[in-house]
Amino acid sequence: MKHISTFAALLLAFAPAHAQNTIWFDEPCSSYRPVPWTRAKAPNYDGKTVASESMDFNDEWEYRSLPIGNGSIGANVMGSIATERLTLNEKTLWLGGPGIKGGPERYWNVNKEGWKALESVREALAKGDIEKADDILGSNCNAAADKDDVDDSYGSRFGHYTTLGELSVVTGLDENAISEYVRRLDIDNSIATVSFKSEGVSYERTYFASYPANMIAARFKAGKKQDLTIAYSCSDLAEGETVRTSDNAVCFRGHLKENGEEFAVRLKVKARGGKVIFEDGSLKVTGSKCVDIYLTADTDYKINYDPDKTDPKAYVGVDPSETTASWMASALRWKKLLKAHVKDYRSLYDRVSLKLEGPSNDIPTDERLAAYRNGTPDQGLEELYFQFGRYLLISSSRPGNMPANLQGIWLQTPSAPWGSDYHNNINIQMNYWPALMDNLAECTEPLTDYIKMLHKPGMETARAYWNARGWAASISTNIYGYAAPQNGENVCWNYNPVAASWLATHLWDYYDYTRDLSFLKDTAYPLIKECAEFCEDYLWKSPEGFLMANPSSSPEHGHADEGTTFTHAVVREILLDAIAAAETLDVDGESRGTWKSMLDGLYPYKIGRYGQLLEWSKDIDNPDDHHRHVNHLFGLHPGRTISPVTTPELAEACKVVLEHRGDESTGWSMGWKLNQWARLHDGDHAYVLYQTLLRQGTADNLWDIHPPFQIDGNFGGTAGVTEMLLQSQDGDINLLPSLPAAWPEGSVKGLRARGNFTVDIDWKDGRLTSATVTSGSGLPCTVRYGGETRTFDTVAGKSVTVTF
Ligand code: FUC
Repeated sequence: MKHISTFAALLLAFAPAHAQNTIWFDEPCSSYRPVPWTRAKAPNYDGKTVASESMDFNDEWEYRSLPIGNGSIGANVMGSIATERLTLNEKTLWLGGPGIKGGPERYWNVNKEGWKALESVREALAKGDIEKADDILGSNCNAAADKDDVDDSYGSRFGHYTTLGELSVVTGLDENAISEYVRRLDIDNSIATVSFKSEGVSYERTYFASYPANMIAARFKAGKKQDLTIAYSCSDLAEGETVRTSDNAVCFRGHLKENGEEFAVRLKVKARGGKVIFEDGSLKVTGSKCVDIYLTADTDYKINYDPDKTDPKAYVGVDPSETTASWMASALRWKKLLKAHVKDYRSLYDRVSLKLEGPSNDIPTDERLAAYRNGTPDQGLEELYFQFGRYLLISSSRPGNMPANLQGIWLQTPSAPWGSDYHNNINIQMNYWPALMDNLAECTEPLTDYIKMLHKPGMETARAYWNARGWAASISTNIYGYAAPQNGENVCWNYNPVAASWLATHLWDYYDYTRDLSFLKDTAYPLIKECAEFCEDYLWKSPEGFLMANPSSSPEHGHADEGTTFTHAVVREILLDAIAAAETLDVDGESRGTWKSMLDGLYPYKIGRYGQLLEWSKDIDNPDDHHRHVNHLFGLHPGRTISPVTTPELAEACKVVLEHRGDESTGWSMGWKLNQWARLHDGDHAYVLYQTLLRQGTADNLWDIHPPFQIDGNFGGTAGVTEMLLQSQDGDINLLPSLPAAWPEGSVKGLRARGNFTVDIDWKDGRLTSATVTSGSGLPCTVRYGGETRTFDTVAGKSVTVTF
């Protein structure tokens, strides 16, 4: 893709032989599962059925494969014996978009003048006729056309993410005659390995995905000469041809049948001491003890911030044949490529370390998780899961490509649950919760680019559905600037006026953590300001004089309402961001005044009859409702308008909601509640959620399970652990705000706090022993521990150690 290689052969001290954080199995996956596109397609996932029971789905892939990736290309190592299979992905391989049959006119022609119906929805709501309000809103504020068009021959307008296919390596080994098998993902170094013995001969495979080289590399080593057949195959949604490009290299040039998106997969094989020939579309190796496979891939996709709505190729701008050829040509040899990969990866990963004193169980991860489910304490597993979220983010979100989608970058099937798209009512946001606080700011760049891409189409969404200035988006977006709602008539998921505003809060967060003023001025503020302007036009003044989000919904839950708590909370947050940004830049004094008075006039948080924070504008909450969404607690987390320190009564009301909702739920929901309990400063309950996420929402390879696999819960889990150890949303740096009794001793180094500070914390016997704050900004700093605070000046680049 658009990933620019600035590759340099940098030498480094190589990684330690025994990495601490590993996910491993002692059994191979089967070689004999058919590729998914030879079987039935995945049906729509309805949120209740476990996908594995009904869809074309490989539970081995989902539960036992090892993911590697560099943000653009990803692969899963199955580690099978007779035929090794690497499932492949490139993050911009997507169906849909203006290249579909019917062209850009058909693609873009989805907006309705929904705003014209808003008055009658408000009237119906005022009369208490919720059914009527739902009907009018649902049928007028949806899209004019189906995003899928499954009944005609045009193909999907919205499209979906799809697999890049598979690489198979036929080894000729007997699946049933192996011993000492280990398949391991070393997340401290981002290297996967497979080793085993067959008939007394040792076999060793190594895999990694290099960001600097945009390359997946695999080495097959054996104690005797091997014959291997190496072949790439695309899925049935694509077609193309493999051609030989040199003695030992091939290129597959293909395209997706429905929208013509072009892609290329290039392979080169080096067989030490052996021979490579090209036969029947495969590279056949004979007589080599060490075979290196280099694979790179790209699509013709190019991000477009201002698409020409008549151009079928508005998002085309790369020749994947050329980009892959240049990457392949500049690729270093194995040893240097590997060193440069580890150096690149560790330059991000090594910034944060976590040590939780306690037992650590070094058995295969599936057995380890089973033991943990049965109550065996394993602080090592808890550390591993935390770092795995950082590994997954580094592997699925690097500058130059799209953000991490619902499955990060990893998808085995042609179609995907929810299209593996970008869901804007929790999922994509959750993917990025750990990025800034866990010292991976660079990984947010794809999210920023993505938000920028939605802006122009989003302006039309704002006009069409709210007659508003600014910009808006809806529940799901794709890589082709789709910002409209979908055509479903269910308002609870399809009517979400503040999806864009929520996304834009991430831009303020980036500034707040980094204090990068030019980012604030050139990138963040213009987009935040337009969200605030959208709110100005969208909010409605009630007869009592309150500004209300009328109509609005509570994501995926309930009916249309005169002002849901979630929507108001996001409005509050984006207005606060807009005011802070404008003040920092010293611009737009008049708008600041407007936004401040909007904040004063906004319908307030309300506490209901059970002591709960209301979800809707009226006290209709059901204490037995265990719905997975907890969006009405947005102000507590990820927002900053509710906290036990600044608004203790509201925090108490959030606690009641969390108690009503219960702990057990889908993966991401447990991940979110973990963060919310941490924000309530209840470390023991946060820990219960962390354990429940690991026990009930986690596959054997530690992927989050909704079910099915959905990566957001991994990121929610990592963010939640961080929130237990450090918080900075209330204007100070709160040390160990939610330390559970289960972690009496430990240390964390390298966490980031708002204000551009880096923080190391040590604790013992459940109490802080010391904290070191390194200032990046030179700003004054206030550190909190329990009820006490210390305020001190800082110097950029210098550290201060505090004790309490
Ligand atoms: C939201 C959630 C679902 C699922 C989907 C991808 O709509 O409510 O549970 O995670 O996103």
